Amino acid sequence: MKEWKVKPLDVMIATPPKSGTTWMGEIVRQMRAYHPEAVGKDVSFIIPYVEMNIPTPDMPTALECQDKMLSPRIIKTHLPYEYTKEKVEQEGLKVIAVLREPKDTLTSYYHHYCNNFFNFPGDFHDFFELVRQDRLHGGNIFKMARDWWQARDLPNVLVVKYEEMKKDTAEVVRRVAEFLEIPLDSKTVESIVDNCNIDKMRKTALEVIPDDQQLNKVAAKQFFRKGVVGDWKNHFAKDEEDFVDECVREYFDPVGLHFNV
Ligand code: PPS
Repeated sequence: MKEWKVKPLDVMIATPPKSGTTWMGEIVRQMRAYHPEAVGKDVSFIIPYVEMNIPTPDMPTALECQDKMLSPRIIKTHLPYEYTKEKVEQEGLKVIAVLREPKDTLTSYYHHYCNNFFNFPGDFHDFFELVRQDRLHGGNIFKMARDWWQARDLPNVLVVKYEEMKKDTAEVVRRVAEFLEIPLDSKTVESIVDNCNIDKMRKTALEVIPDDQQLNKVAAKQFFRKGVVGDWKNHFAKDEEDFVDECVREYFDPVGLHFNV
């Protein structure tokens, strides 16, 4: 992050893993697609992770790839707040942070561990041991969510909850548009909501992956999994539920972060 340079009109989507990053990315991407005149006509529509890249011979690092992206860039990250703090607080980087109820986040995370790239060999309870030991590869989701929540009053930070997106996607689309200063009429809002429906996103993802990339097709199907609120109830044992409730008391209650589900 020290080397990563903020560019005008950048928007960063920052989330603990499995909280709705891809969904929000598509909403922002669609918004810009509908309004190229509001954002410049040469828009980059690929949304890379600041901390991750697929190297090519001419662009071997994430920094190089992102530096060559056209503005306005949409960039994602699962890095903790402190990594981006300077860019946000001193350089005005615009951030949309998406937060999700932690039991559902962890349920989705477990399925992510089991996908055909990670192939986690255990069941949910084996996975949960990693949660207890604070050994998830993306870091501590409670700390990450708390820190972004605490930045919510900054004018260049918008915090959105996954559950709000589920409850009223159109309202969130309007809020994001206002934050990004992109004018949208109600018909466009409706189209964006429709295009960003999980079934449509799954279908589109499968269509754009070439037939000779079967592993990627399987991964896409696994990725757009259920997209619901409350699936944790099908996975958690009582002691696991208690563990998360304790983390909520430690990290979220003192700062007033609640998901009300
Ligand atoms: S990642 O790998 O960290 O980038 O994953 P992320 O995109 O943050 O979160 C993946 C979960 O979001 C669900 N998802 C959606 N839900 C509702 N609507 C739409 N359009 C949508 N797109 C993705 C996805 O299914 C994952 O949640 P689970 O609970 O596993 O289904």
